[in-house]
Amino acid sequence: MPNQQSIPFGGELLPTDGSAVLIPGFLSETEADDFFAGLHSKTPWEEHSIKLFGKQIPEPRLSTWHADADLPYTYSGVPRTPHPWIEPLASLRAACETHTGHSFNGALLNLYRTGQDTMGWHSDDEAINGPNPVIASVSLGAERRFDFRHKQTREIISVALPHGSLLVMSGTCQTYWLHRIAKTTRVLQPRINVTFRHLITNA
Ligand SMILES: O=C(O)CCC(=O)C(=O)O
Ligand SMILES: [Mn+2]
Repeated sequence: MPNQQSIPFGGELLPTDGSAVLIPGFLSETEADDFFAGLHSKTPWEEHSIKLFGKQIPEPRLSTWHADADLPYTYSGVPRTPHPWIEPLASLRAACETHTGHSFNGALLNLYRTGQDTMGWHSDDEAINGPNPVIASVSLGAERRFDFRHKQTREIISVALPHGSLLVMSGTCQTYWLHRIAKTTRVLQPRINVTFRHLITNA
């Protein structure tokens, strides 16, 4: 049975092998409400499907990929057509760039319609993310639990991601840790997550 550790507050979440820093009040309540409303209504949400055992299965969430120019991107084997930097996404990107001191040329937006929508265990370690990527992840709307699991020790770190929070994953986080958003019957309201990334073009 792996260790289960709950971290209620912000700061560094990982004990070793990379960094994941949570800033719970990154956006004020009003800013977070406005970003949620703007992104919810203006994003051209898409339902993608993945091939599982030869069958096309719809992903348990809606998503869109936004990027500079013609940056190609494949997520879980699914090629994505990039959408442009619409508002308020462009403003949110600027806020994350100012806070982290890093620039981002792509963003994956996910809409979890209820607690039944999920994202399975994975790490963002595709070559296109480059080595030791900095990923800035903003949470809006319903609070969901986010789990990390160490690939070798299977240690689990769980944290709640509140409305208006920012999670910055960096260093060797993607090399050593998986992460997921698990299914829950307790959440009925939607959540939007935006992960800003800097993709390298010669991957
Ligand atoms: O919804 C989240 O907080 C996680 C999203 C995620 O892991 C991803 O887009 O790669
Ligand atoms: Mn991820």
